Amino acid sequence: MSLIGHILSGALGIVASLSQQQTNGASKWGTLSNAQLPQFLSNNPLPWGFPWGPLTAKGDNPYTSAPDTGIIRAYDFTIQRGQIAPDGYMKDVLLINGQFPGPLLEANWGDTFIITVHNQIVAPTEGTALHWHGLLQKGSPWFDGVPAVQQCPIAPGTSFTYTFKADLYGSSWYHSHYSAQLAGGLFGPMIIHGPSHVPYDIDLGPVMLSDYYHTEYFKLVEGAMASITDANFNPAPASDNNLINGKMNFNCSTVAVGDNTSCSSNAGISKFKFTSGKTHRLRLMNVGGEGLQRFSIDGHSMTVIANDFVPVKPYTTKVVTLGIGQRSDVLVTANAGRSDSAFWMRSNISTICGITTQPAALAAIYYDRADTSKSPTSTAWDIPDPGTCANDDLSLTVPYYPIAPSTPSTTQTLEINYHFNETGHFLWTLGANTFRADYNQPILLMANKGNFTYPDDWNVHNYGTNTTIRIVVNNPGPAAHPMHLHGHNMQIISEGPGNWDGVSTTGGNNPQRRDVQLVRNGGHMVMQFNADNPGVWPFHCHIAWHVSGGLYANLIERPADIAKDTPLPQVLTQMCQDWSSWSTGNIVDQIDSGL
Ligand SMILES: *[C@@H]1O[C@H](CO)[C@@H](O)[C@H](O)[C@H]1NC(C)=O
Ligand SMILES: *[C@@H]1O[C@H](CO)[C@@H](O)[C@H](O)[C@H]1NC(C)=O
Ligand SMILES: *[C@@H]1O[C@H](CO)[C@@H](O)[C@H](O)[C@H]1NC(C)=O
Ligand SMILES: *[C@@H]1O[C@H](CO)[C@@H](O)[C@H](O)[C@H]1NC(C)=O
Ligand SMILES: *[C@@H]1O[C@H](CO)[C@@H](O)[C@H](O)[C@H]1NC(C)=O
Ligand SMILES: *[C@@H]1O[C@H](CO)[C@@H](O)[C@H](O)[C@H]1NC(C)=O
Ligand SMILES: [Cu+2]
Repeated sequence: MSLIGHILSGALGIVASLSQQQTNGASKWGTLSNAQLPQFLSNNPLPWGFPWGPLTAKGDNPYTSAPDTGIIRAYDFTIQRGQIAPDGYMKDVLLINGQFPGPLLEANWGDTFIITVHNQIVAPTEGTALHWHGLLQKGSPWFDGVPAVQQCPIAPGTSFTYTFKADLYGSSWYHSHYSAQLAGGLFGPMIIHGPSHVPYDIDLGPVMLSDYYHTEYFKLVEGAMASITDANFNPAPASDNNLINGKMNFNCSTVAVGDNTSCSSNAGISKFKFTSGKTHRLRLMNVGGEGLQRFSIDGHSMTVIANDFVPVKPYTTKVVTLGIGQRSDVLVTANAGRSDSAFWMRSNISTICGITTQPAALAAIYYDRADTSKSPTSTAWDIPDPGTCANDDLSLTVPYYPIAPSTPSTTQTLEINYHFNETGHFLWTLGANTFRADYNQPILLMANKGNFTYPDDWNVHNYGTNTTIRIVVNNPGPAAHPMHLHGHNMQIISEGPGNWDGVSTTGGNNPQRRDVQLVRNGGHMVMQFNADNPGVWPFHCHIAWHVSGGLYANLIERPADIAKDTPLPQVLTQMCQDWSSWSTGNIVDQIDSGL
């Protein structure tokens, strides 16, 4: 019988063989004792309840009406190396406050996050930087968290404090943007409470889906960036497992276990509690390195109420598809059985669109009086993978707050392609350039000083005073790419097979908006955004190995306003001095694009 067969039959993993500390360090994710949301109200109560007052998801433009609550949400993150066994296989990881996945960031819409990050990564040392995925950072482009673009890396042994507003609401995550550290464990959930447009009873919080690699992330980057003539050349490594909230079992008999590691076949899976008859909100997020996730719950359908930070007109589905970086908020009513029922939660990595040796993640859902020491016995929905590597059709995903697309003042076509350079390295291109970062010269900081002249391999596109920028992405190659834009929700006006025909659009006066959109293999997307946020904004594929290989561009929005309006906070100058002196005395082993 297969690993999944053994778990399903109850022979494996319901009673875990490892402690939570052994699998996930100080993290409580995946355990029944992890509290529901919101979690902060008890230690920092708001005197007047929910601070967005009369603002609603229907009537108030989320991009212009964020309140200013004056409330500070302060967090302190220490990043260190550690050894844990999330699926039973002991390995070196990067931990935040000793936790994998990282701690919850939680705020109300309009609060201010103040997050101090201590880089304690040693043996070997590495820089780091954290990105707060999906937030606009309007007026605070310096705190978007991308090294070489908006900041220098945080030097080993130093600290940096990010200050930014919770300017949108919904479900998201934060992650390292330094090389592929996110695939080494540096991520966690970020939840911002705001107006609700569909009622529900219980907020079950984040459901983080992540492909998982037993090889340490730096070795994987070495393989991806090796020459084709090297034995370890591997631009598309296979993941070894698939985790829900950082947990899953693994069959240790399938690997040779070396001297320096250990493996336990029964590590334990994540468990969730459902209350009979109640409607639960699950905040699904694909926080992995490469794999496209197909999420389902046996016996239950799901109502999608938001994609990324964008509330949508509710629609019902049995499977939610998420590319890397994407989120969907779904409502699930516990009405599929008696109060002692239990059901499997499943997430499958598409083996057509991704590369893995173990695609199936399982977690258990227990109704009120179910025995949590027993396996569910439910049957999976039989919904074959369509293999299109695409998101739900644009006609399904209609933003709840409508915004009509403006007529673009410029249209640019960026093709995704790949090639081997003269030394046999496999590289991606976005609009004909392969990106490579210079950690010592953050582009935004140079722009602020009036320098807009950069080397070609920084792949900078300066849109000047354009008011609406349309970008056509054509992807003739064999891989799908989850394309992410920082600083905006993109309006997606077309997505589908083939190159764009230059005419067809979907969504009319209210096209889908989100911050990551899957561009299928052999397909295209057309996105646009209004230039209402001066800054240098990354636009890139969110697959770790692809961005390492250069599938990345920088978009400069309203350069004149970057140079004059926004004074550079002193902390950024200090951080670049710290990085400069550290990198003078230490070798920075930048083998990939840097991001
Ligand atoms: C684990 O893998 C071994 C070797 O492939 C196989 O013989 C065994 O049945 C598997 N065990 C489980 C529990 O899946
Ligand atoms: C095991 O760890 C030791 C000490 O860190 C190291 O010297 C050795 O090369 C490692 N062996 C393997 C097989 O990784
Ligand atoms: C997920 O994979 C399982 C096999 O492990 C299969 O039974 C199920 O139908 C799949 N679900 C979806 C939604 O693809
Ligand atoms: C090819 O790309 C690799 C990885 O960026 C780089 O190290 C190497 O110098 C490049 N070769 C040439 C000839 O430019
Ligand atoms: C702008 O920066 C580039 C890259 O560092 C440099 O080569 C150039 O001399 C600078 N230009 C000015 C006007 O300072
Ligand atoms: C608009 O953007 C294009 C690049 O797509 C640029 O060439 C042009 O100069 C910009 N126009 C203005 C008015 O800034
Ligand atoms: Cu990609």
